[in-house]
Amino acid sequence: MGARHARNIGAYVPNARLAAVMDMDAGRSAEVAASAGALMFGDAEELIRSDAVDAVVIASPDPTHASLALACLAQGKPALVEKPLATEIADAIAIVERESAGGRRLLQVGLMRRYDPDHVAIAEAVRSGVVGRPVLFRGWHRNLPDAHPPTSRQVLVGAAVHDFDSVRWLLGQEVVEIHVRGVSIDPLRTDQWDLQIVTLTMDGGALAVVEVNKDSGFGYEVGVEITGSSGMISTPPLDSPVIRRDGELRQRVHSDWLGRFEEAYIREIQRWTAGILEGRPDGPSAWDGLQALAVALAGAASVERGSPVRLEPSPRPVLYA
Ligand code: ISE
Repeated sequence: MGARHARNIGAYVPNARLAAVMDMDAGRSAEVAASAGALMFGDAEELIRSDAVDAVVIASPDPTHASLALACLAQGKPALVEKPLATEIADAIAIVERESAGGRRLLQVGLMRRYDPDHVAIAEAVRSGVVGRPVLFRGWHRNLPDAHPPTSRQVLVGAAVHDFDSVRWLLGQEVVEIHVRGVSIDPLRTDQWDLQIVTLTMDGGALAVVEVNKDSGFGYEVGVEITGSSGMISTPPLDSPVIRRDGELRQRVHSDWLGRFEEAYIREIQRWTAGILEGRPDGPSAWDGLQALAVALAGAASVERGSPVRLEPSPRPVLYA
């Protein structure tokens, strides 16, 4: 993901320049740094402290996001933190408290669906009232298997956070209860669920059902359908050509998120840098990151207990009003 952000900065963000790179894989780091004439660091915190760096993109392994985000806050440097904001709730709360205490939004979380033209069109239509009051969100999030298959919890925290953010954003309501059920697809991992069906109850009375499949067997697909009191709206079907041949209809699907959300990642980084320069960041905030993580972790508790789990509402700090 870091390499994709680096490419996008070079190709699509005229108001920013890739100044420095750090990766655990020094070869990879050298390749990306050389392509942009950037400095190379062997330590992430050193990079964050460097005077050569004005703003930071954190695209490191999930459990390292929180400490690096805190390091950016300590330096007063804006950061685009890949999702999840943190993997433990206490760390996400600490980030929100630290940023709030500073009185200035410095962090944006990489919940890039908010920049996907299909999702933005749904958000605008729902806000316009064209389908009436939203009552049901139905989402699907299907992946090809990872080389290192994640646990049920890792899927909720590292992948389904996108869906939890979409539900909050598109319905304009907060989650009050979550129930997760699932199925193992890989016969060698019967203790983990590759396909999870998440049911959410929202504080405005709406319901949401999200299918998160990490072993689709056919490709990558993300979509959403919202039922309102006077109609329904859904993301369009695939935009690839439909081929009719040999008694079949065929259409190509994406293999991963880099293809499906190509445009979203470009718009995300363009808007992030523009927001920094204008002094008014407006992308998904640390608060949004905390809320999505809280839902994911309540989901993990639901998996463990085998029953629905309630979420306690927390007061939104003024910085995120
Ligand atoms: C990945 O990390 C992403 O962020 C993708 O958007 C998501 O669809 C995928 O499931 C995650 O593993």
